[in-house]
Amino acid sequence: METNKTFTMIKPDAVANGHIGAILDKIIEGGFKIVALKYTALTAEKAGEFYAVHKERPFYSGLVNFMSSGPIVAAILEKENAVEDFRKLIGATDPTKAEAGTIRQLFAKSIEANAVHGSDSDENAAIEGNFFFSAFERF
Ligand code: RTP
Ligand code: MG
Repeated sequence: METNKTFTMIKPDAVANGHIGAILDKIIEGGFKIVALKYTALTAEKAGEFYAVHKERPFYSGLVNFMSSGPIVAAILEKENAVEDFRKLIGATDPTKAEAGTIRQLFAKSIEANAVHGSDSDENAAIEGNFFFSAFERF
């Protein structure tokens, strides 16, 4: 299991609000190397599959609708201790609770439209990276 990679998405709210460039800058300034990068969109079916772990949660259908509401940016990032360090860089799920200077504090609008995704374990980082990228799309 790799411990130096994580997976992220810039979510539809942040893309629609013109924050792709600023968020990528923050990621690079945070010491992460971009290994794979894609401007794409999730259908409701694909969003449901991606977030299947949250199927029983009350916010699941709202989350699936939101994540399929517009284009996203997907990326695989590399850094020592990537999963944990990236979750520090993005801040708490609820942007009102996110630390100053974190990506969610700066760019998120609500607990659902919270600008970015970050993998929560090395295992999920690998699964989520494979969901979006083939071997030919990683550098
Ligand atoms: P993510 O997976 O997107 O990086 O976010 P996270 O780990 O901080 O939060 P998680 O618990 O995995 O929830 C996944 C996403 O679901 C939405 N959510 N909405 N309405 C709500 O109470 C609620 N709670 C979570 C957010 O978009 C969250 O990022
Ligand atoms: Mg999560």
